[in-house]
Amino acid sequence: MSYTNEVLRVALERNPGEAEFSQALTEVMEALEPVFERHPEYAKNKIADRLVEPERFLMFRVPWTDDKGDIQVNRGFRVQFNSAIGPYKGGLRFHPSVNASIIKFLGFEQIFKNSLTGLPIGGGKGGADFDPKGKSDREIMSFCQSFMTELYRHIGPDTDVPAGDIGVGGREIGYMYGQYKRITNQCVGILTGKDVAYGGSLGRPQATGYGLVYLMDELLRRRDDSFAGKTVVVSGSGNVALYASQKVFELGGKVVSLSDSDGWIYDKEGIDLDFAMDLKFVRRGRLTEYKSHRPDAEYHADGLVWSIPCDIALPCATQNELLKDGAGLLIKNGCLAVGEGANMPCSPEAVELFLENKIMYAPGKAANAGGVAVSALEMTQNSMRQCWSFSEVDAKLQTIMCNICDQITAAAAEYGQAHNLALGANIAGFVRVAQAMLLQGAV
Ligand code: NDP
Ligand code: 2IT
Repeated sequence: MSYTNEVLRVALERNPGEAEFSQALTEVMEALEPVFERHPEYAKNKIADRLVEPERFLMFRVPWTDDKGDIQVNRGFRVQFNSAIGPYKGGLRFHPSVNASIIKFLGFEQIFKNSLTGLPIGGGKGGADFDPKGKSDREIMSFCQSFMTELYRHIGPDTDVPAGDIGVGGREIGYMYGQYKRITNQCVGILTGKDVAYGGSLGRPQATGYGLVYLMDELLRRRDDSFAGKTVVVSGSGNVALYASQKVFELGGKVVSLSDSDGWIYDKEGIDLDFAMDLKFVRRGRLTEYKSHRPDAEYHADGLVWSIPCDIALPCATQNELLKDGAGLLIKNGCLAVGEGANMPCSPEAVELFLENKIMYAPGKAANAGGVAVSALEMTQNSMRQCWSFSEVDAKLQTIMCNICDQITAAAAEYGQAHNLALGANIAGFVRVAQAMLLQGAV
């Protein structure tokens, strides 16, 4: 058995019942096998053994009071996975499905994603099994304050800098930042995704979605193609989905779908994005409302958004939302490219189908790295006590996404599978971390 297979076998045994973490471990360890064959110094220094084990895993009680005056108790998490190249960095997810497996898979992916940005940020992730849906602002604030009352002792501007993810946006970041400040009496960049009113970066809300489209646009450009005239299917209807859609429209493509956990909409004429943004960001409503606004659009509570004929698919909701059947439908309908705005939205079987059918497939750890990249730019601005303009940040984001494109295509080609950008992303992300780990000795 190869070294990486043996490490994977032990890691899977050590994390029983953790389906998502096991899936992420398997993908990465299998991709890295040829790298370890070429670089015996990595195995000699047990780089893989160290990589699969988080530096620290925190789990804590989050008690808070609801509007009825009842005490509720949730479970909070933070995984500080790898700090070889910088302070732990990664989002916080508030969703009822959150558990150790999901936090560890996200934290593990984050190591390689953050490395690809070229910026000095290590991998971390956190969250809680708290469901923000249907909660009042006061309840959200109560929860966020309690969450930060434990988390604050584990984070810091040079230690660990959380941000948003599913269920955590500007409102939640604000409440958590306020609580940190109140406890520590410090105005420092301990969270990113802050409002510009108190140290946030212009362009951070847009960065993940825009970055995704910049990367896909660059890949298309290298094939003398572009978004112009393309029909694009987007899943999700949150931060990533809506800003990705905005950039697609700007580049001349047409987004015809959005989804949430209840269903999906198909608007052949192109989604009315102003309406969707107001619905989701301001009114926090559900997509069922879209149909009363646009009666000709379709709303489906069942079936797959991937059954809509399209040129490009951008899964931007959650993990394992695009399985083999969805991939089969996309391919049958002539889809030419898939870019992952979400983390691990495509199952391994779906990815295999894309690769077999020569679909241009951009994996999440490369394609959605724009968000964390601009988070790192927010950290820089906070340290310098500066505020950069939107266009300055956006220009840097474009450069970073082009660099990621270069790195993943070069690594894929170097390892003899030019078409396999998943392989390229895993390898290119890993090499920098491995090098940093070697240089720092047995830590
Ligand atoms: P939001 O909370 O803003 O939006 C999430 C969207 O996904 C909602 O439409 C939500 O629908 C849907 N969704 C969430 N969970 C499920 C589920 N279990 N089944 C079906 N639909 C679901 O989150 P973001 O847009 O920030 O995040 C979306 C994805 O992008 C996640 O995978 C996240 O990890 C990833 N990502 C986010 C980044 C960021 O900067 N925000 C950066 C990089 C990646 P509903 O309202 O019904 O729950
Ligand atoms: O998955 C991700 O990269 C994020 N949720 C963003 C992390 C960040 O620190 O901005």
